[in-house]
Amino acid sequence: MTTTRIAEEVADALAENRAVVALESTILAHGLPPGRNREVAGRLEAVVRAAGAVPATIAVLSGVPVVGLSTNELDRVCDPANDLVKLSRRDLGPAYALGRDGATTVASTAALADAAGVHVFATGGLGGVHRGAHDSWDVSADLDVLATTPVLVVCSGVKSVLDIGATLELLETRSVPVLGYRVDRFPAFYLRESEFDVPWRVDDPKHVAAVVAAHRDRVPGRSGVLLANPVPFEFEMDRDLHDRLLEDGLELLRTRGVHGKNVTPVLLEHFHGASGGVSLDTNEALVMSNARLAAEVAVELAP
Ligand code: PSU
Ligand code: MN
Repeated sequence: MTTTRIAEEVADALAENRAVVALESTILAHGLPPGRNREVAGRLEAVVRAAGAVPATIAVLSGVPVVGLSTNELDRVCDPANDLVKLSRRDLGPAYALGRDGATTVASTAALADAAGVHVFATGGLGGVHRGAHDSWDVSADLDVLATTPVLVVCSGVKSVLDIGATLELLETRSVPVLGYRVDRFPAFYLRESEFDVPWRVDDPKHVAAVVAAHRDRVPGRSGVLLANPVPFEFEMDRDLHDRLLEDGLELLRTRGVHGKNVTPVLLEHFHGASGGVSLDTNEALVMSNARLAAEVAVELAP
């Protein structure tokens, strides 16, 4: 049987009801280029610690789910030579049975975090409803997991390569509260604002924690909460550059016939390459900001 391996530091924190923040590994293995990914992995853990919480980066190694990767294990996840599989929640069983190494998406990370007793999770962008989903049916499992898993996911909205309006509609249908952190508009990852309003605005970690506690303790059901934290002002991408990269990226997907789980990694790589690294700085800044905020909320939630 595959039992989850929880790092000692994480297990101790959970036993003492101290703050823990889950971090995903797909952003490391498939979202950021080699080298940079390892630096970001280390910085994310450091920023969580500095805010008073314990980081738990999650992945599957040799078929075993690990909650709280060691430094060697972070090296392993970030080394492209290891060719990690992108694992959504449905891929966990096959990866366990076949003894594979894999990077976990928001969907699988949230599921594993919840099972381990970690209920706050920071990432970059949430998966969502893709443009043209009425034909392709490409809707990220991230949304389904948020609808059924009591975790707080802190992200910078969803990328504008997705259908943001449809994503927000689906989150409403599935009873997932969406909070904007110090913003009235839902953020679009590289950009601070999309054209869509957030249903609720919160302005400090205490209030986020209060919403999470009320939702968890007093609202029937098991849905999670989404906290949308826009990229810091100074790292927001220029809108014209963004629009150009997006148009070219969508065209690239069409001409290369990219679909399914490869869409997100291919688009991210296009942005990083075609922007001369500008999008990488944006990506790193937003995920760092989300990790810090997640840690602040986790500290507020700890008794
Ligand atoms: N958004 C990003 N970078 C990423 C991802 C999303 O800006 O690396 C990853 C996350 O792990 C997310 C996954 O859960 O992509 C969504 O993939 P899909 O759309 O195939 O479900
Ligand atoms: Mn998909």
